[in-house]
Amino acid sequence: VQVWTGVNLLNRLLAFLCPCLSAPADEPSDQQLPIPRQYAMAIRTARDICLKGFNQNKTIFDLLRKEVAQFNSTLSSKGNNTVYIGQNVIAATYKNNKHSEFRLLIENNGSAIFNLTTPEGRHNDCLIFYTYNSPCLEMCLNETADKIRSGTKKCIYSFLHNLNSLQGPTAFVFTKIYRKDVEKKECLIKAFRNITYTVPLYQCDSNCKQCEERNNFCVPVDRPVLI
Ligand SMILES: *[C@@H]1O[C@H](CO)[C@@H](O)[C@H](O)[C@H]1NC(C)=O
Ligand SMILES: *[C@@H]1O[C@H](CO)[C@@H](O)[C@H](O)[C@H]1NC(C)=O
Ligand SMILES: *[C@@H]1O[C@H](CO)[C@@H](O)[C@H](O)[C@H]1NC(C)=O
Ligand SMILES: *[C@@H]1O[C@H](CO)[C@@H](O)[C@H](O)[C@H]1NC(C)=O
Ligand SMILES: *[C@@H]1O[C@H](CO)[C@@H](O)[C@H](O)[C@H]1NC(C)=O
Ligand SMILES: *[C@@H]1O[C@H](CO)[C@@H](O)[C@H](O)[C@H]1NC(C)=O
Ligand SMILES: CC(=O)N[C@H]1CO[C@H](CO)[C@@H](O)[C@@H]1O
Repeated sequence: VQVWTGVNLLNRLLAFLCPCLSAPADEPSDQQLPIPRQYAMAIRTARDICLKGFNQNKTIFDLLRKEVAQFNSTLSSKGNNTVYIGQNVIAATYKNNKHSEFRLLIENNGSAIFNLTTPEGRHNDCLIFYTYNSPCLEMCLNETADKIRSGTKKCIYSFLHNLNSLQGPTAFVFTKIYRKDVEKKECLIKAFRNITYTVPLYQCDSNCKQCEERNNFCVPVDRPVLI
């Protein structure tokens, strides 16, 4: 699996994919807005599009935009939180206690992500998994909780390798650190590091940065003050 290099490009991609959807995660949900605050999305596209950008090919750009718009419009009917399955995009919001990452990667035996990755003939495609908020530490990044509880797994770690089932570049991207987790810095660093063992992790807020050792896995760490 190749390492994703088009970081700035990725940000452009997200700027395109998200404007209709992104909203501050930490604001109370607003009845006027049909769009839920948290969603996850996975995008499959040609390797060159990921590496070089959409400028190369308007057809593919329009195709992705169309699918994102379809997902967006399904949300406008109140209470519709069906998982969206397109040709190149899958997307979901949360449903009760089922988080959007769970719904794309784990629910129904991973049928959503398998649907996106199984169509053959484009083995080199790249796959971008995007979630507005970072996966929650309490369930989505908690193996212990899965071991204690019987039944469906909710921790995404052992499902992340499915993002690598194509041969093109992959990325796991989030915009905001989930508001309930911002104070749990040590936990976040460990969890984010563990994600990077399987798939490159990025935070794309106003800019994209790769979450790895050099920048402390995207977790702002309090530095000792030099006197
Ligand atoms: C754009 O992509 C489509 C689908 O892969 C392909 O048929 C077309 O030739 C491409 N156009 C350009 C200008 O590369
Ligand atoms: C997304 O859906 C909302 C509500 O239906 C609509 O107002 C908005 O224009 C849509 N955005 C896009 C980009 O389709
Ligand atoms: C609900 O969403 C699904 C998938 O996104 C879509 O197929 C369906 O048409 C939507 N239903 C309504 C009533 O909008
Ligand atoms: C779940 O998916 C795996 C891998 O595709 C498959 O081997 C298994 O039979 C599936 N299980 C069920 C219950 O569908
Ligand atoms: C992980 O799950 C265990 C068991 O439910 C719980 O005690 C622990 O607090 C959870 N960790 C986090 C970071 O939420
Ligand atoms: C890290 O993730 C891998 C799967 O990629 C999992 O097997 C392992 O148990 C995880 N480790 C921790 C400490 O969560
Ligand atoms: C959950 C889901 O929508 N699964 C679909 C995956 O794709 C096949 C066709 O390739 C459909 O038949 C499934 O319904």
